[in-house]
Amino acid sequence: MRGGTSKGAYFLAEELPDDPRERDDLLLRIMGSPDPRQIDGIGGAHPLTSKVAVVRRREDGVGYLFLQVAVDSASVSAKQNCGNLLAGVGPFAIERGLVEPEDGTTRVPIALENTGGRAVARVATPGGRVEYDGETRIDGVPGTAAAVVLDFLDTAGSSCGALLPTGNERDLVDGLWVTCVDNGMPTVLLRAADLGLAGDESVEELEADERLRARLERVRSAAGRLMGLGEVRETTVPKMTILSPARSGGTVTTRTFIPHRCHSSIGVLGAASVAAGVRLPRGIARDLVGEIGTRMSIEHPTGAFEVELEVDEDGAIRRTGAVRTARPIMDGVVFPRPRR
Ligand code: NQM
Repeated sequence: MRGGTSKGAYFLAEELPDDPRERDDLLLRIMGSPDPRQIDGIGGAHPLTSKVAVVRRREDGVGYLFLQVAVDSASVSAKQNCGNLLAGVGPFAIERGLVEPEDGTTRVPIALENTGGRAVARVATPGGRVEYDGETRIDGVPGTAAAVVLDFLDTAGSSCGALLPTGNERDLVDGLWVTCVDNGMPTVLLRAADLGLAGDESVEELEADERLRARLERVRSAAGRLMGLGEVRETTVPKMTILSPARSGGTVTTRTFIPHRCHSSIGVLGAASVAAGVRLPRGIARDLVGEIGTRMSIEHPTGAFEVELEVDEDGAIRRTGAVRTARPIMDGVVFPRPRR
């Protein structure tokens, strides 16, 4: 299925091995990793198209475990969430009979097994059938489709234990001022100008800049430790988001490394974390953004991502909302590469 701006293989948990090592070995052989082209599997040769969703029935809805299958190494990581693949979980759960559809809209409560959070997906189900066609456009996906509305209920500190994992709104790391934030995705915010960038460079330009990538990795490694994530060289979090003033009337312009490739748009929880980070009064982005309301438009290389934050009187984030679309692309039998 395409889920938001990502694409992945969705499985019922009961159809995969229980043992995580066996499961991961099977998924590597299904996706065709390790191989930069994933030529012998169904992966799309980019982290955004080498993803897996494992869905199971629960008393209070469904459970969703996200697995990032590395492209050019033999590793599968459960250390992060993916709000984009999440968009397909509600429709998949209804299609597979895990959730009874309503006539109109079906609310699917989803336990985020990677981080322990909760989300609710609202799926269009006129006449009790999932509707994929619709008028909703999300930047980074051609055409329009039916909206899947996602509400995240307790994302602050999902992986690091606190919205501000270092305890500070800004930290000096490897000579750069950064804001470390976790509103569903551990993210390090940096200012483009501090890196000698304008901030609206193309994905290709940024990926070709080896000095920049090496610098980002040094900052990431030190910030990861400060955020309580330990040694992050082999993990996909924290993400690195470079900020500059908005170009198209939004809140801020972003370029995000996830963490080694530059995202063609931005992750859902990545955008939720940026939204939470740019509103901090002493954060590094405060002078880059104007007046901030509950709705923020996070600009990215292929458009903008709207995030809605519901904040308590004491400043705590109660709910994070986002609109996505999803679509099944094929349904059937996959033939894993045999074990060597
Ligand atoms: O942040 C990419 C994506 C993601 C993750 C990544 C995501 C999220 O765009 O919720 O969706 O940051 O690795 O799918």
